[in-house]
Amino acid sequence: MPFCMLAVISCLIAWVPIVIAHGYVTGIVIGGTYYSGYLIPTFPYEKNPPEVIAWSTTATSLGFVDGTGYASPDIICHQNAKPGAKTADIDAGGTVELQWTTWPESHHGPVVDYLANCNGDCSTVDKSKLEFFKIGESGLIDDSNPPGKWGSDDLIAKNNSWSVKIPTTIKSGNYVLRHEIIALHSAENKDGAQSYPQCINLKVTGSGTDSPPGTLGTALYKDTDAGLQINIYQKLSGYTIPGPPLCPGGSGGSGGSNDSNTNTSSSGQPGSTTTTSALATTPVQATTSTYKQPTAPPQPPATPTSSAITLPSGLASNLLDGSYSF
Ligand SMILES: *[C@@H]1O[C@H](CO)[C@@H](O)[C@H](O)[C@H]1NC(C)=O
Ligand SMILES: *[C@@H]1O[C@H](CO)[C@@H](O)[C@H](O)[C@H]1NC(C)=O
Ligand SMILES: *[C@@H]1O[C@H](CO)[C@@H](O)[C@H](O)[C@H]1NC(C)=O
Ligand SMILES: [Cu+2]
Repeated sequence: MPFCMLAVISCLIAWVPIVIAHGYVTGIVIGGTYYSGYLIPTFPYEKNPPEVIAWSTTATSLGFVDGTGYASPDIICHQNAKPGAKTADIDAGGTVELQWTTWPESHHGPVVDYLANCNGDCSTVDKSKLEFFKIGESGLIDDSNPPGKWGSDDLIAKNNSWSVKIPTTIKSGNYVLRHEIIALHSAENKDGAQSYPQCINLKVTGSGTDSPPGTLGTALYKDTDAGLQINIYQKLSGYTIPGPPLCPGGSGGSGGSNDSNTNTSSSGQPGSTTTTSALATTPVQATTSTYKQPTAPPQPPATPTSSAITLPSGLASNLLDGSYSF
C-alpha cells in the first residue's frame, strides 16, 4: 500500500473519536408518559440493566447495519438485539415520539417505521418470525440543493425526535415498533447504506380490525434496492423509499404522521399537540424510566463529518464508517 494511502487512513483513524456520534433512541414519549430507551452508554455494562420497553443491543459503538447485513438477524432490531422486558400501552391512532441523540447532519436519509404483531408476549418473541408492515415513511423532501433535505433532516429540525402515528384501524394486540434511520452518505457504494434500527414494545388498544400482511425483517431490503444504492450528491429525479409499501392507514410525508404533530415551531416537541400536551411537555417519569439520562455522548462539530464525506474517494469514506462496523 503506498505511503500516501497509509497517511490518509491514519488520519481517518485519528478522526474516529470525534465523528463517533451516530445515535440511538434515548427516550420515548407516549400519551405524556416518558419511557427510557435502552441506554447504550450504561445498560450494556450493567449486570442487571433496568427493564425497559426498548430492545437491547450490543451496538455499543453506536454503529449501524450495512448492506451486508440485510439478511442477518441484526437488521431486525440492531446488533444482537433482544426484546425489551416491558411494554408501553397506546391507543390505536396514538402517537409515539422517539427521542434520538444528536443526529449527524451529514448522515442524510429516510426515516421509516414498521409494526409487527407479536401474536403474544413481545418480551419473549422470536424476532426472526416477526413480520413487519410499514406505518410511516419520509424520504427525500427537497432535492433543490443536493444532497438535499431528507427525513433525517426533518428529525434533526424536530429536536432530534420523530413522531409516528399508530394507525387507527389496526387491531388490538402486542406489537414491536421498528423505527429506523437509513443514512445514505456512503450509499453510492454497494452495501454502503447504513441502517440504524431501534425497536420498542407496544400494546395497542382499539376497535380496529386491520392486520396488514408483513415482511420478515431479514427480507425488508436488498442491497440493490434503488433507495439503498444511490448517490445523493447528485440531483435525483426521485427517490424510492426502501422497504415494502406503506400499509393502508400509514403516514407518508415528513414527520411520520398526518396530523398537527409535525409542527414544532412552538415547543419543538412534535408529540405535544394532543390533549395530553400538558403532560407531554413535562415528561412523567414512568416506572420504567426512573433512571437518570446519561450525559449525552460527545457531539461532533458539523464540519468533521462533512469533511469526511468530501474526501476524494468512496473508499476513504467507507473506511471511516467501517471503523464502527461490527
Ligand atoms: C391527512 O389529514 C387531512 C386532514 O385531517 C385529511 O384530509 C387527509 O385525508 C389525511 N391524509 C391521509 C393520507 O390520511
Ligand atoms: C406552526 O405553528 C406556528 C406557531 O404555533 C404557526 O405560526 C404556523 O403557522 C404553524 N405552521 C403550520 C404549518 O401549521
Ligand atoms: C429536546 O429533546 C430532549 C430529549 O432528547 C428533551 O429533553 C428536551 O426537552 C427537548 N427540547 C425541547 C425544546 O423540546
Ligand atoms: Cu457515520
